[in-house]
Amino acid sequence: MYPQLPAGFRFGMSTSAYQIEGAADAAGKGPSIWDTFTARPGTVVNGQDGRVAIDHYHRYESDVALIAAAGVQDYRFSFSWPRILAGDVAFYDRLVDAVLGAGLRPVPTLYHWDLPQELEDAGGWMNRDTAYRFADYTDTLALRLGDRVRHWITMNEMNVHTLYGYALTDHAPARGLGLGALPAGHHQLLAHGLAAQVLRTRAVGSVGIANQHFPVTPAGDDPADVAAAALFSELTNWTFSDPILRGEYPNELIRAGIGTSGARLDRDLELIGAPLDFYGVNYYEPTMIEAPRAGKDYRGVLEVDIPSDMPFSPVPVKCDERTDFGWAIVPSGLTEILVTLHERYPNLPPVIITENGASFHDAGPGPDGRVADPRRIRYLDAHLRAVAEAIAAGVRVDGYYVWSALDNFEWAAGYEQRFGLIHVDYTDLSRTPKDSYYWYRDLIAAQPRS
Ligand code: GBH
Repeated sequence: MYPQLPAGFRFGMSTSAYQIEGAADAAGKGPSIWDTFTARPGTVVNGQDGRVAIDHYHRYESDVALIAAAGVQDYRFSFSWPRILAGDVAFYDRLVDAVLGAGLRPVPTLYHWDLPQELEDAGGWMNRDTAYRFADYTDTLALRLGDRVRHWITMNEMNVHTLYGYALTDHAPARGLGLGALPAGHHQLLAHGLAAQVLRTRAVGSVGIANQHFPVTPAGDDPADVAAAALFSELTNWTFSDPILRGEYPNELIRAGIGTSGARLDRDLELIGAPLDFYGVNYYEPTMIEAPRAGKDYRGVLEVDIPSDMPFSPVPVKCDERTDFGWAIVPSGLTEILVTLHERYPNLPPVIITENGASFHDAGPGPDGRVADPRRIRYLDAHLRAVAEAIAAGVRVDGYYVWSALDNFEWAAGYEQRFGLIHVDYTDLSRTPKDSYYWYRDLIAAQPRS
């Protein structure tokens, strides 16, 4: 028996530009911060990069056809800002037409981490001006595609981009600013607010955002652990959602750290807090935190190491199973975070799970042509049940998108981690739907009709 979601619930798949497109220099495209970062030795597993990726730029038609054949309603992809700067809007024109032609609803994200290098050279997200440049870029796309694209996502996971790229050095642009990275977060939030305003002016339909969220649990009842977990969650969850859904920052420390104050901050928050039509939640795994114990080694617990001088330390989450990325498989964490969001924000718009999925080192097609990935099927099944539970508990969730449609460039992990429902052979770039793809197709077909 498949998990049952309400009538009208929307199923989809997600991707992002840098992770799939390749065609790094096509039509005059200049570098993004990810082109620069991946060109530096030692940044990505096996020295890999997204120059070719899975060549979606040239194979978009057959990829879209495969995605549509699973019976999903929505396809979430992202625009490459450096491509648009070079004037190549034509690619997305063609892509959107292909998506619509296949009977899918396009749900593009305006920013999924691939900042044009020229903007990084001018200060990147640490520079307030980048937010205004983002609004101009948004206007270009709204004018060109607003007649056909009726659902827009402004930013993807500002928290991960700020933490990994600006506070730490694990992702581009590898700034390593520690808590000094908070202004980069604020300027992304401002960019969201400005872009949403542009999209409203151009009347392009519904507007949302994709934020990564996860429950943070203290390792024990010790008040120091409870306080450490609360601070960690404020920095990684609520700093990026409170301004949007409550019009304020979660605490004074963060408010002081963002570097914008007074009347200007009030104006920023008013813009950032403008109502949205939907709220995208990306969920992967929960985190457990304790107050640092002197002499204890915390390295290797998370995918990235948090500097030892921070007032919180991650400890391994208890779970029965992990993905091949080492991420804890805890479906109840999805129900929990949805209920928490529902309780924290009385004005929470309808939620769409804009990403959820698991990476395994799936082998290529066997002699029977099949790609067997039973663990991914179990993961998706359990997480869809977790969504159904949140709905039963009163949270309005309108859709669920699997990360990802196809195996792709998994950032610092290169091509080693495979998240796709569709397998990609990296020697000839051939595509083969995995068992999970057919499972998802059958699950969608088995849902009640609206
Ligand atoms: C998303 O990032 C991205 O939007 C997408 O591009 C990416 O491919 C996909 O998910 C898979 O990674 O760091 O050890 O605390 C999510 C990245 C996953 C980072 C969960 C934080 C928590 C474990 N996040 N992770 S840890």
